[in-house]
Amino acid sequence: MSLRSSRDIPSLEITPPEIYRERRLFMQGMGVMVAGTALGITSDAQAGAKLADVHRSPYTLNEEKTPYKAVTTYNNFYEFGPGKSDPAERAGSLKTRPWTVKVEGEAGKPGEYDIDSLLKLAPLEERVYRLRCVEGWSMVIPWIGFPLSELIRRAAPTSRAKYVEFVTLDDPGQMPGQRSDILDWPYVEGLRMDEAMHPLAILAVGLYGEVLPNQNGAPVRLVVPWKYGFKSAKSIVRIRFVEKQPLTAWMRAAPREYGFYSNVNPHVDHPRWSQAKERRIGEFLKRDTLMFNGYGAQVAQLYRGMDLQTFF
Ligand SMILES: Nc1nc2c(c(=O)[nH]1)N[C@H]1C(S)=C(S)[C@@H](COP(=O)(O)O)O[C@H]1N2
Ligand SMILES: [Mo]
Repeated sequence: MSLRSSRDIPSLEITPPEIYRERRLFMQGMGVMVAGTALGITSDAQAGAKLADVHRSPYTLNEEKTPYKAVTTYNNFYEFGPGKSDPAERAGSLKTRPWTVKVEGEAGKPGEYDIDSLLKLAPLEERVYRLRCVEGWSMVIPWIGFPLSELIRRAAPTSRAKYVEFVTLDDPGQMPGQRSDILDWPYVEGLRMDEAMHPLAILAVGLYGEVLPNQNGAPVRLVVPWKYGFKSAKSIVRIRFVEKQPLTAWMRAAPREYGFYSNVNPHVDHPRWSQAKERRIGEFLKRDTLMFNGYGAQVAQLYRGMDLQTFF
């Protein structure tokens, strides 16, 4: 199959680097002026608190955003139930402080990051990304986070590290949906190392200028915009560098329906439905789904020479 080129990204407007640098310098100046609150986060880092000193990223879309209300009430987070409104209604029981993310496996510098130190690991950026759910709907969300590569570099993965595994909290006391066996808990996802290092892959800690609401995967979740939404694991407690391709929760549940790669691809249908079109939440008419969710110019080279029907 052929990968189309820049036609796939009609509205991914990358700010030229010069302008970005200027803006960054400007923002850094602002940061000094408001030094008291410029530590990336206000005193109470609970959901809804404003995030301070957030830089604009060149990797941002100039596309109409899905309203905050829809982004925070129409969710998939099976740890709180299978219904779209379950996460917003039930995720109040998730305790996001204290929270530790373990970084382990094939790494020269493994470690544990307290969530508040993770928030200061790298400058926070706002990135407006498309999110395409495998179910056939999509949203445009202004995430706040930093490139996953920043954390990976600090962990110094060994030459045996070929993949990265992401694991969500496993605690049925806080996550009532884990009392049902709809998935084999905890939720596990994975990326190939070069995918994980790609500048578009981020760890998100906020959205719409605020600390991440629990239902969106607080306190830290993955966002991989060229893959179906389920790759973007929420409420992460473990990041592990491994030699073998991780067995993800969805592959374990339905191996013929969910592959490891799960790149958004309008030419490879789900066994039970077409992936050619999608409904943007809030819109009436369906849109054509774009190859790699519209990020083909940035990511197609990761898959050069691979048969994307086989590696779905
Ligand atoms: N731990 C965990 N992460 C998850 C899920 C989940 O059920 N559990 N659902 C995924 C799916 S199917 C999608 S579409 C996105 C939805 O993210 P959002 O609710 O923030 O829009 O989260 C993904 N991450
Ligand atoms: Mo999804």
